Amino acid sequence: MSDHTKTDLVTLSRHVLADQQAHPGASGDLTLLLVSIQLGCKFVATCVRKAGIVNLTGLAGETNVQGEDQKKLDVLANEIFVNSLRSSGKVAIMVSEEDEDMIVVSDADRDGERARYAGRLLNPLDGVVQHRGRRFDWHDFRHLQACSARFPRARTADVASAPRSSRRTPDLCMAPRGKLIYSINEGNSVYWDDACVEYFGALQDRTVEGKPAPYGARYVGSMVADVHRTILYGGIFAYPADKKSKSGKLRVLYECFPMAFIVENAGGRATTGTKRILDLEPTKLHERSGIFLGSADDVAELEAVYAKHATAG
Ligand code: P6P
Repeated sequence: MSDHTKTDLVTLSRHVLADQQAHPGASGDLTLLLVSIQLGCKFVATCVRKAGIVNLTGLAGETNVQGEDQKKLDVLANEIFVNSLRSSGKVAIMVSEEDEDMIVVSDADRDGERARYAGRLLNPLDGVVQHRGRRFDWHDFRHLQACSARFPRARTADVASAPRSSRRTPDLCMAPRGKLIYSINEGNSVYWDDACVEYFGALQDRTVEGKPAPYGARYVGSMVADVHRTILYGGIFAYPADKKSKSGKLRVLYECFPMAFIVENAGGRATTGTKRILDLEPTKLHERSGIFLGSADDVAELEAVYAKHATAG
């Protein structure tokens, strides 16, 4: 039976509730949190679809902490997710690409000590991620950073054309080498370091048993979409640090960490080229890093090229 005629739909809420019921004694906090994220995704997806009709496209006339021109939809999506996470009563603090400082949820909005989650809003149009912290001193970033590498939950949601969401689950599994796909903005190749030039140049000249086996290029320009495809089909996604973006472009806390967490738990790898992403220790909320992630064998080959260049000095 094709999907559109199915009448017994397993919605996200139904799936999450079944998961909770399968764990007797579960508090139900994560269920409430995921349902609040789902609400945000549905609301933003509706706004994206009608943007052209209700004048929601274009610039908001402000710049965010990154110095980027905020789009009306960026500002709206950010407010939608902040409000939906706050209303869950389960989030203590939030960090958003669109806000310079941490958003500390007031006592009135928090469900007392039960508010154990730190919700991080990636570029709200790209996705939302969260993790459960052990204990928060709301005003101490170090607790947030200390918890970052211990993601019991991380999820991304792509609310563009076909809203879809993924989260770290035990049955997400990436083959050591999937489809021959590389995903990087080649417009920046003039800025790449020698190791990056060598690795990606070799992908197009690759042969297997004497027969040409070049990699194909796929690049959306949205990390959530590009990583989602890499998890589904394999290959390697990259946004390296280079001569133009010396610390890379993607933010450690709410882009690199959650994506690395999901990919590693699916059997893949995530690295700066020389260091495992989840071993990074950021000291600022919006700190950036270069990142390569994807199928384990592909990323290991990239790391070998970086190691060779490091040895050669
Ligand atoms: P570029 C989107 O603006 C974003 O922050 C990521 O989602 C994406 O991977 C990257 O920037 C794309 O950057 O320079 O290739 O347009």
